[in-house]
Amino acid sequence: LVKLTIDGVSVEVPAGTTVLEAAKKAGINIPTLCYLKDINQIGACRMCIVDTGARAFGAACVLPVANGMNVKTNTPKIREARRVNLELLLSNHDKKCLDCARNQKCELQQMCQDLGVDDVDKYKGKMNEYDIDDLSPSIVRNNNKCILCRRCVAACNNTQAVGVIGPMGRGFKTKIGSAWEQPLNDVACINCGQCIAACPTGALYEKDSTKAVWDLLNDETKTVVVQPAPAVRAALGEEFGIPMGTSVTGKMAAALRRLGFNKVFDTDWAADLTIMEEGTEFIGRLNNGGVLPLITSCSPGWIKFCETYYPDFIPNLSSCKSPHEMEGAMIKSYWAEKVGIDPKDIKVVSVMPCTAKKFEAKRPELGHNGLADVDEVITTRELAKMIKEAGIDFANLPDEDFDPVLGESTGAGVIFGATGGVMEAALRTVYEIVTKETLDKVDFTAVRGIEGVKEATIKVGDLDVNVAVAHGTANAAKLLDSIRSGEKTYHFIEVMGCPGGCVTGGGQPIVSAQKRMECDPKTLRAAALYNEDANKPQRKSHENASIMAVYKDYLGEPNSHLAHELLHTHYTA
Ligand code: HC0
Ligand code: SF4
Repeated sequence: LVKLTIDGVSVEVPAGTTVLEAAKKAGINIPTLCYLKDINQIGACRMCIVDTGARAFGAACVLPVANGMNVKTNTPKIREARRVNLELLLSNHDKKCLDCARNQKCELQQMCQDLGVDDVDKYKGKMNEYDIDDLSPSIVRNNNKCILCRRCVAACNNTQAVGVIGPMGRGFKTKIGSAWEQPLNDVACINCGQCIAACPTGALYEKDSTKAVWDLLNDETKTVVVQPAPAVRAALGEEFGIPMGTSVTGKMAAALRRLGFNKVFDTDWAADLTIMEEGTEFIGRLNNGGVLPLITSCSPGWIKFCETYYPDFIPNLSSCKSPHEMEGAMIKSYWAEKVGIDPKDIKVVSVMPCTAKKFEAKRPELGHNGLADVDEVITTRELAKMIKEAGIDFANLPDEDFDPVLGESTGAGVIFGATGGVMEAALRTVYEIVTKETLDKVDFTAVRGIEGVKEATIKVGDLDVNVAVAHGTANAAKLLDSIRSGEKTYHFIEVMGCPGGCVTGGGQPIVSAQKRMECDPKTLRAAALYNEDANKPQRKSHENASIMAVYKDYLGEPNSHLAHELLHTHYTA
């Protein structure tokens, strides 16, 4: 252990700890802007400068502790230097906070308030003016609000192994952009939104779909049906001051009803349906010498990554549509028939933790009879905005249930939202179908947790099934490379495009850099889903009575002709 003093407080921390982390331990929050734990640690913005008695101030986020160090984080000189830093940033920032997507959640805004910056025009002068890039179906980039911290660049490059955004130009003309100034839509962006999650300001945000959804809700000629994704319930509460890690399923259903949706269904239902279809596909591939490993296909950022960077694995992708697309297809076929509404008059809105789902919903592969399976996708953040706009007192709502049949799910459907959840749900069902035995211990803990690549061998009857789980596309790339090289062989793989899986998708409530030093949203939000699973009366998809009834009355068998027509698709490079 290393012993040092920070602002008069003595602390002991392991060697290699940074002064920033040591200070946090001593109860001192050193301001940061470019720092993002585990993602961007470059010491560039100079907000976290501290005085160690050395000739120059050091950047605490990259400064390792040393024995006997005496650190001052809060001297008049340091405070003044930080303020000047902020004033200079503001001199080239549009400062239109009122209509900014990040108003009240912006780290720059917060810091100006915390550090008492009271003259925002101190260095008024020439400003860069940039066009807003809003051509992508998922992501909007507004460089007028960019502070060049490079957190988005690190997320795109390192966490996602995509690297389509980076610094260009020099000096005052430096900006973040894509090669040849192309819009994000024209480069190999996978729409994951991890750049948004990393951004401290309003320079990156999702393409707004709330106006379109309000219009649908106001259109009397349409039956508007909503379905929230598994991960939304694990984080929506954060937008209303409810502690991270609390699932708000009942309040969410109540809020959706109060917003005016005609039916409040649940993507978890179709997650159970996906397990029936994908589990059957897996058993079929095993028995009939099909392409293995089978790789899950429910994360649209991952699909785009596979198509773009690993097209040789396209035959490995499951032909299953993602659950919310399956739900949309079933709403516009099975449910439409049941209630006697023309599918043309039904509009399906998905609430997703994901920005790539906006792109996915527009894919021509994902429709039926000339109608898109899903009409609009809003993120968790956009749903929170709509709830606030409607004046709904979310925190005090009663718990309500989803509407019957397409809103009924098991615990297996719920855990889809966390990395490893789809694999665990699939194993629960595949095991029982193959062995015809009851699985007593349904928790497959080997595929839980936040390790980048997880693997396990599961005994299913006579067969040792090798499974792997990757989350975040950089981890997926590592895993696929190990298969390409012949180093590893698996039967079944789950890939989710975002690190942590959907619970930390690019559409989830923003977690500030300071908060990420205190807790890990991946773990806390996943725990909310695993808790919900543990408390469900049914925890296996094939025990979902409404799914079984739909097979009996409508689809026939899993992977039947009709199931293929409605619930499966094919991707090509
Ligand atoms: Fe997910 Fe999904 S689990 S991708 O992360 O499979 O977005 O939550 O809705 O569709 O169910 C996201 C989350 C979903 C889908 C499901 C899958
Ligand atoms: Fe990179 Fe994902 Fe952002 Fe696209 S959405 S720029 S892939 S981080």
